[in-house]
Amino acid sequence: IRLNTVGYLPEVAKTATVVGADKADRFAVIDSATGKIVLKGKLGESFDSPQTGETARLLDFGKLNKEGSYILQVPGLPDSAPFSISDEALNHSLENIMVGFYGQRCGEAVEFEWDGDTFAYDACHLDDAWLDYLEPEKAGEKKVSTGGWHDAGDYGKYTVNASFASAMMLQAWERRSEALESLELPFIPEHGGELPDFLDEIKFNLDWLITMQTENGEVAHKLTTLYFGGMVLPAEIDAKRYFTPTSKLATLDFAAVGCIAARVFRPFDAEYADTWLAAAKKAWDAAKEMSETPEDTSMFHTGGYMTSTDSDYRWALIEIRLAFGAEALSEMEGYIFKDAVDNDNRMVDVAWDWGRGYNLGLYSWLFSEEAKKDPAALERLELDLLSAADVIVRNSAEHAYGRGIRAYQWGSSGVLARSVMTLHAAHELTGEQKYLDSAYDQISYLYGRNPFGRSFVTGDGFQPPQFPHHRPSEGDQVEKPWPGHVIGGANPGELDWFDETGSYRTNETAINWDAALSYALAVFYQP
Ligand code: 9MR
Ligand code: ZN
Repeated sequence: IRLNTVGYLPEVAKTATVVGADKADRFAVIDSATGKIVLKGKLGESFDSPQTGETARLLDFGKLNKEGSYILQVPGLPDSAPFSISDEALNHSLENIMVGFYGQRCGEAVEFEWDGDTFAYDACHLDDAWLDYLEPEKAGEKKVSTGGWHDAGDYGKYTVNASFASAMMLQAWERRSEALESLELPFIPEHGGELPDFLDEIKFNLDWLITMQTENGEVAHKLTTLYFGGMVLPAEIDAKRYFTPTSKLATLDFAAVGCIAARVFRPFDAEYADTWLAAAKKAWDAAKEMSETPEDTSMFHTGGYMTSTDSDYRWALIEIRLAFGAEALSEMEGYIFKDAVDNDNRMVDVAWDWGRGYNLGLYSWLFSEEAKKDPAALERLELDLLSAADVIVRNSAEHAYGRGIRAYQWGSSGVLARSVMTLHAAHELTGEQKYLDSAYDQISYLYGRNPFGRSFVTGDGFQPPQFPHHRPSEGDQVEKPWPGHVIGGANPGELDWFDETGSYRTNETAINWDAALSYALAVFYQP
């Protein structure tokens, strides 16, 4: 009996997936506190899952909305994992993801307790970073670029992904600040300061990111060693870390996230906002002069994060337009901008990853208080977003485990979590419950309503991943992995997931996947 093993909010649809109930037709929900049956019902629709070869039945227990702890029973099958129904059902999961971000911090000693274990490492990478490849005339010299989050299971820092991840979290703040301002993260050193904790954690990454910009406004593509290092704690690696040459993609992404950062931090710290705004504009101006073809970085055998700039150009263009007004755009940019927010093609993607920042730009535009939106164009964009959301809802209804995305790729968990951004936007626009229900279904998949019946998030839910491809988890003495990371997930098929350290293809962690999940959980966070 596979279900969201963390729990359900009272008001959302609640469905479990039952496999192997060939003869059984009934189910019961048992209150764990009293041992009594609180709901009985019949199993519903049956699905043949082409991916898993199983026949699955749906178990709809949506009628139950009383707070409590429960299990599901189907005659002839083992009891389900325990779960709760509560307004705060996902609060702890958001805290878990945020401790995950804290545990990615580079350049300062990290230490926290979680679920009875102490996770810690010494301050790492205090030498970041050498200029040999960015400014060969300064070979052997350094520029300070400490701080920021490690990207993933490796310790690199990549501008494209850092911008993308931070932007999703800043947008979570923009949509859900009334709830998130009460989120307490007692494990971060900034806790108790002026800024809300959620923003403090993002700012830790932004404060590093801004150091990736060069004097002429271009932004270094990444900061890494030449080769991936061993599976050890970060301070145990002393290979030199270099800035790579700049890239147009990184420079555009930096410009885009800089505009969002300025917007979000303005009410708290106008000076900080101005600093980002200036950096973003400088990056934008520089990007326009940059070649599409990146410089040779083949000496770096670390993550690529390189793709065409088409999508992220549009993202940056929208953010620059919002930050500086129509006057800041050239005539040509004005035309491209019009096309970016109003054209006949699919604008909002159903499934998208780190190379598709345009989606983030479209959300910024949709939800901006910008006065000069053409109402007809805005309506077309809203319809476009709703049709993407409807595809996700339909996919979800047609899938035995409620999964709203058909494709499986590297980081499929991140893509799935990101679909909640679209569903949540659709709910904001229409108020229709089906979008929130479907958003919840995607979260449920990640926390156990999937063909493995296991949570995909370390430190949370039923039988979570034990062996993520994550250097601190492998390199420390604690048996459990570091908490708060969603593993990349099945790829290239629904059953291709291996809870093994070596399976970086399916079992790594990454900040853009966790960031997408933080957004999804923020939607349901109840202070
Ligand atoms: O998420 C990235 C995925 O889309 C790519 O297919 C894959 C191979 O290039 O790289 C993934 O990102 C990795 C990055 O390059 C380096 N740090 C770990 C990231 C997650 O696996
Ligand atoms: Zn580090």
